[in-house]
Amino acid sequence: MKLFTYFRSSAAYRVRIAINLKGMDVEQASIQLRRGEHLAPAYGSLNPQRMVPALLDGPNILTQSLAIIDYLEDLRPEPPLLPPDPIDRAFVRGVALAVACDIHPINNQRVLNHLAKSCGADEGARIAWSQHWIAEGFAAIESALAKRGAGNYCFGEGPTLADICLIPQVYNAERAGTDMTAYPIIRRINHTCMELPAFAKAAPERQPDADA
Ligand SMILES: N[C@@H](CCC(=O)N[C@@H](CS)C(=O)NCC(=O)O)C(=O)O
Repeated sequence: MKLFTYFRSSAAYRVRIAINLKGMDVEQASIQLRRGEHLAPAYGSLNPQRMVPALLDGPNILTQSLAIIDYLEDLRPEPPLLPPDPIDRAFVRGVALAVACDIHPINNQRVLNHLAKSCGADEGARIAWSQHWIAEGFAAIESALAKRGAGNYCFGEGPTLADICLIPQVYNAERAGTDMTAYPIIRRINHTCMELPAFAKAAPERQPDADA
């Protein structure tokens, strides 16, 4: 299998964490977003959405980080990324989707580029935009985690799909200069997860294409 990735892509970061948690051996190919490699025809023919990540498995190309993670879960169910109880699974998926559907997409590079081009948003306005949506999303997640009595992980005593989505978003939040003091539970979970080799090894600064 080959993962098309970019060190700073938080969606690719999710997949890297899942691969590490499952101990899978997956080759990586860097698509340099900064140089626009994702917009080139060669990559567009692999992934018409022109985003990373994408996973090539034999003749099949898979897109969308959560679909890829589901596929990895089907191939290698251990360790499971979702708890067994339906209510708990829905909670974990809810946290994951709050990041993947409601925070991350509206702060994506192409959205920020469009704000600059079509609305004349300067760098300060674009940063304020990201900070606003991250703060709103994190406040809701923090409150949901508090209600559920979250400890060192979003759910239970080990990492789940929720942590896999949350930790890369914390990386994005820090890059955007988000004030994290209002989110003590998220900060605690981030700290616990980053102590795990599967998360630490997936971190952007540890990738071979970092600052290439
Ligand atoms: N929903 C997609 C999001 C993928 C995504 O947004 N990838 C970003 C990097 S994190 C990207 O390729 N952006 C290119 C662009 O915005 O032009 C997923 O979960 O895989």
